Amino acid sequence: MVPHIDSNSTVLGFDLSTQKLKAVQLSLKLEVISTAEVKFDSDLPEFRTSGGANSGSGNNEVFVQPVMWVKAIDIVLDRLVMQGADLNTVKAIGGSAQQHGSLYWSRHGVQTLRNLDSDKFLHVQINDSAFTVNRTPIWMDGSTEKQCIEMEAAIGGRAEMVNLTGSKCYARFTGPQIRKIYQERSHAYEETQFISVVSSFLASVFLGDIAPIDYGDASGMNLFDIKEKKWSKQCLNSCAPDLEERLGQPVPTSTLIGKISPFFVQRFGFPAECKITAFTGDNLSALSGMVAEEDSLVMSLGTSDTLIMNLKEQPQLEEGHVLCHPTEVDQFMGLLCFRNGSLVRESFNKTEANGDWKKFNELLDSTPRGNYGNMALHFHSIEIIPNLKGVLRWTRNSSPDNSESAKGVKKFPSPETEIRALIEGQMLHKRAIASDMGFHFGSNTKIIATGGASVNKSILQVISDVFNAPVFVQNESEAALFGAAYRARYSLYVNSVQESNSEIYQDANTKNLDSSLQLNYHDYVTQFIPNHLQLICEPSKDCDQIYSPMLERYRQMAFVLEQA
Ligand code: ADP
Ligand code: XUL
Repeated sequence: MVPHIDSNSTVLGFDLSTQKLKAVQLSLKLEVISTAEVKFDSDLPEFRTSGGANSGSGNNEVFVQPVMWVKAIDIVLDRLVMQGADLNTVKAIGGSAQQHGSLYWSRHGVQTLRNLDSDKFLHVQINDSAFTVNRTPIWMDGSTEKQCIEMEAAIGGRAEMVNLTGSKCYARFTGPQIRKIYQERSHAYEETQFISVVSSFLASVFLGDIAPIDYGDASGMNLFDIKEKKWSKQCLNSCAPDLEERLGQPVPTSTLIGKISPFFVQRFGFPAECKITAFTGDNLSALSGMVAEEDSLVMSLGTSDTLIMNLKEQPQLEEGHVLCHPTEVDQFMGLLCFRNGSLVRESFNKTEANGDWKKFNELLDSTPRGNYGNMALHFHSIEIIPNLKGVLRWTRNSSPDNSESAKGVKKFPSPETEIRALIEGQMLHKRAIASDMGFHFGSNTKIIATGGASVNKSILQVISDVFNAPVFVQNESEAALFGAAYRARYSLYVNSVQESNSEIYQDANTKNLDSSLQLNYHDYVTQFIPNHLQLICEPSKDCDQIYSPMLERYRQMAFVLEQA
């Protein structure tokens, strides 16, 4: 029987981020119907988290008690209902979660998950006994350097790890974390029936069974062959024994993995046919929430700066991350993290503009593009690419050919020169690394800015000029959350095309379509939100002439800093 979908139908998206669990209910036309959130620190104080996490006893150990997340699911659904959300209209659920964290299900936990009692809260059923490890390591944990070295050595070196999995071994990635549990808590590892990442854990609860890990989040584990799209035997062997049976088979991110658990039907009134889409990592979900096109470069200016991009091919860049694309089969997503982002801008704002962003912007705007040849690199803490720390200021006369001249100057003569040199230097740096990763800059390039500093128009103008591309911001700020709901909506559409029951989905585009004419994710989603991007800045006419030579000079400066 084909399920009936009327115009009151909705989809639901979840995002389990570091600090909160958020939910959004959208109509089939992607209008917001209801939202709810649970903040871990303030709503669940009994878990004593700070910023959503707990510090472990060991160096760089950061963990979360999984029951806290379970309790948050109970609460967020209650809050949606309290807002008047009719969960009986929900036809599909999608999800997003912080990447890399790992959860270890006990046999008892798996049994409980499959037999939830709708008279009880989730958290009294999926309690500590559901997990063999009650302190789940999350992405902020940096305690597995030793396991990283061991895993890379075991498969024949770092280059091989990058080639297979899209990333060198990182302490926060799931594989090294699993290896540490196996080594230090072998009994718990033995007792573990399944291992979930945070996204597949959240999906498991809604599914009432262990949900598969999606290709996108699998790419953040140092265990998944991103070209072959299957677990890499070599990597599994370098990590822990009998791991494949604990991980289950990964699936494409767009997969409908099943129907909602009867628990939610009985307790919250979800329809029994409500479908669950594979859940994925938050960065992947953010790319789908931005509905980024091939030519879009997403720049997140949060605590650290991040670039996310679509890639047709896997680049060979040791320090970036390459993940399987969340919505385009056979494409990749490039992810670059920059440590010296907002925190450095903030420190300049303090020293040069008394902590006043308005003043900071006046100074920035009062200097010309190119800054009379004054340029700076500020890696105050160890940068990720290039992997170095240091500061270098060059004037127009500095030169790499002479070692004295290459050292540049200690300070520029004015605060405005300092500020422009900082911002231009940060953006030239990003442009160079994005090109190295394989992003192709051209006349259609668009920058989509997001995160705290994306409210700053003067900074966005510098970005526009340095990248020689218009800068947009999105009306919706929670890209990962909305991406989750958009993917749920798209999966309903694809399902309807495949089952050729288009008319009941009530949108023109599904009518009389055979699957060869199926719209891709971008075209499908943007028809409902045609104006999701707002143009903020356009590049000045002379910017290519100014910044192309400066890009070359940036590379010389980075080289000099590396040699120092
Ligand atoms: P998070 O990574 O925690 O999500 P946000 O996206 O909220 O961070 O961004 C926080 C950063 O935004 C702060 O570090 C701050 O420096 C920066 N920020 C906030 N307002 C401005 C502004 N007007 N101009 C430049 N930067 C800003
Ligand atoms: C990405 C990463 C974080 C987490 C938390 O590699 O570690 O962005 O996904 O949001």
